[in-house]
Amino acid sequence: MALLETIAIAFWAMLPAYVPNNAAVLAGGGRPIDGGRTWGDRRVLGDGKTWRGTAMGTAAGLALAAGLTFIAPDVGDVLGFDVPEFTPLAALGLAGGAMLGDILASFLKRRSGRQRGAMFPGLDQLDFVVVSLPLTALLATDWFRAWFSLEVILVVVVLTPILHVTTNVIAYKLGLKNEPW
Ligand code: CTP
Ligand code: K
Ligand code: MG
Repeated sequence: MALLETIAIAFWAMLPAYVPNNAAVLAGGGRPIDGGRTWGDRRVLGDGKTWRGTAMGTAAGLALAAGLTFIAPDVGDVLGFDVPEFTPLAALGLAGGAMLGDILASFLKRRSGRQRGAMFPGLDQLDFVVVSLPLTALLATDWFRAWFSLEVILVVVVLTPILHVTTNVIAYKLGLKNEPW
């Protein structure tokens, strides 16, 4: 498979996992998931993980997956190779897994003494991949096997931190995010 084709498929297949975090930044606020609870002298998750952000982020990922599925055949015709259509379970694994990974990362950040908003290089850029890919493999095994070859996974691992840093710097400059990570 040509490299450009692999990159295009990796990007397309991961879009429903990329969008939830950004949507949560725009839609977040309200009641924190941990309800303000602490474990020891620290918050369990912190005020940065809210019910509304999580619900809207997941919904945005699911909606995007539906939209991409609708246009996939036409896009495939134009590109000259197939791009994935998302099954409902694949979409749920990608979008829900991305939000879950972000929440687990906040849990680890609080346990390691990092305040809300503190950076955790590596984890910040890949938390959602580490959970969304295994969850999708579990929920939509055949779909995952069909699209996520070893090459596609490698491209995802390289491409994701680059995209993550870029979008977060843009969101920070636009005043949408408090920190550029
Ligand atoms: N957000 C949310 N719910 C989520 C994820 C994010 O409401 N499940 C919103 C919050 O307003 C959050 C913002 O998006 O402050 C930025 O997300 P993120 O960088 O993940 O959170 P931080 O505030 O940096 O907190 P943490 O240190 O726990 O990552
Ligand atoms: K995060
Ligand atoms: Mg943050």
